[in-house]
Amino acid sequence: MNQSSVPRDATRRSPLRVAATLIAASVVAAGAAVAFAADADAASTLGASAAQSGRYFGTAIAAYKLSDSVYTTVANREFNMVTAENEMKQDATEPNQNQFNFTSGDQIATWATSNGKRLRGHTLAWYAQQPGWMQNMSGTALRSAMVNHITQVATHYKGKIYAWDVVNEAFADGGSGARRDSNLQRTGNDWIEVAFRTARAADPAAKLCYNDYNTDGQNAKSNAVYAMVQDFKSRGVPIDCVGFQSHFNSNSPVPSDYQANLQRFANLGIDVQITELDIEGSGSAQATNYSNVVKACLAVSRCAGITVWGVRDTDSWRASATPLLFDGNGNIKAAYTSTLAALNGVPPTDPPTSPPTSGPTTPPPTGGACSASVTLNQWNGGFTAAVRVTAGSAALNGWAVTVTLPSGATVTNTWNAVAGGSSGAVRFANAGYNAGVPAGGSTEFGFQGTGTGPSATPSCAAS
Ligand code: G2I
Repeated sequence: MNQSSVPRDATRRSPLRVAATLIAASVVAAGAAVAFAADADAASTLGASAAQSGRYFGTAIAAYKLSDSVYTTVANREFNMVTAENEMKQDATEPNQNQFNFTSGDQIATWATSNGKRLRGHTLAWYAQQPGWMQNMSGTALRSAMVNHITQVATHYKGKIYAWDVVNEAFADGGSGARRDSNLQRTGNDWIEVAFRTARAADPAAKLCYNDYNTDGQNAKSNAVYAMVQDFKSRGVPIDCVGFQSHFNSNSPVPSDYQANLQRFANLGIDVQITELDIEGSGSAQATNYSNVVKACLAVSRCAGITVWGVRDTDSWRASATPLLFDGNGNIKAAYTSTLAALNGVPPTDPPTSPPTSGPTTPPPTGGACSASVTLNQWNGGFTAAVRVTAGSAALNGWAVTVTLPSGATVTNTWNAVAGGSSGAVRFANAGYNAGVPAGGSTEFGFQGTGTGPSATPSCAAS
């Protein structure tokens, strides 16, 4: 699917919202209930409000904090995407060469799954946080070790990851636009594309992202990343998204061209994601910065979602700068209120599109309860299917899609839905977090299988 196939009318209003506006207009004279009516479809948590436009709102999670009930209560209530802050990095997952340790990464994955959250994987290949044995390696031995690391880690988490930061921070700061020097870079300039191809082979269903900082506005570094993505797209190197870390402070403020920069990357035919947001400061200045970041993402249809880099200020890697949305006691800050308002203030837009695959484009909403379309990525012996569920003229509070598989095909894993079988006519019901779809809006789930993927249009029903 290319971007031009995505309806882009950001001002389109759902019937519910139009109705709310009409109600508001009709009671203006009475002077009462206007605020209530105008907020009729506002959601009260970050995750739910982002979900109104098919986006997510996530947080970095540290495994050792999962025993802190204030932390887990806030994290569980507010967020619907989770990134492991350190637990899936190279030093954590492969402390000794070819001896993998997934204990703390799995704690986060299990917490995410059991609480209905999606998971971002961070990160498969990075110059930093390498285990000692890897730091001491070079050349072909290091290249092989990197490929093995990516294969083992991505295979371990296969089917559980929404998106991987495959490669992190591979470009130099400053005006050179050059690659950052590192032992990985010295194995050859193609190390990044090898990393992406390796990740795709290990987990074909995960979106594959390049992730970096100081690329949030247009500058020499982001231009270099842009050129790399353009090159990858032209040569068929698998890349689905770019992560913009967005660590902001007074020396590195939210750039004035933030939205334009997100948009130019999206125009390359990839998703953009805000992956590690934190903004130093306090009070209304911080609140305004947060809402500006949210508005920029909402204005870019392929901005898939936002992740903040920690729950409370005290959980931050730079805690003294109080850069997050909750104070140390888990109370909301002004920045939380402005973030939530920004997420609720924009009418629902169509959700971001799926990874580059071949197949039919999304049909327009119909008058029925819902419709579904499949975008198939078929290879010899297997496939992934991305299924777009589009609500008709009424909002959905639950849905089920039945996909008929050709004989011999078997579903091996499913994301964002619950499969009722694995062969023949398979019914996929919504997950807990994506039951609600606004009128005319859509959501996406996917599954992977062996054999030949479905060719017929699936049926969709409200449930
Ligand atoms: O530096 C902020 C982020 C920049 N982008 C990539 C992210 O992966 C990075 O995250 C931070 C974590 O938030 C920190 O928690 O990465 C740091 C390491 O590069 C993390 O710090 C490390 C400490 O340096 C270690 O001493 C400590 O053992 O956290 C480890 C686990 O607490």
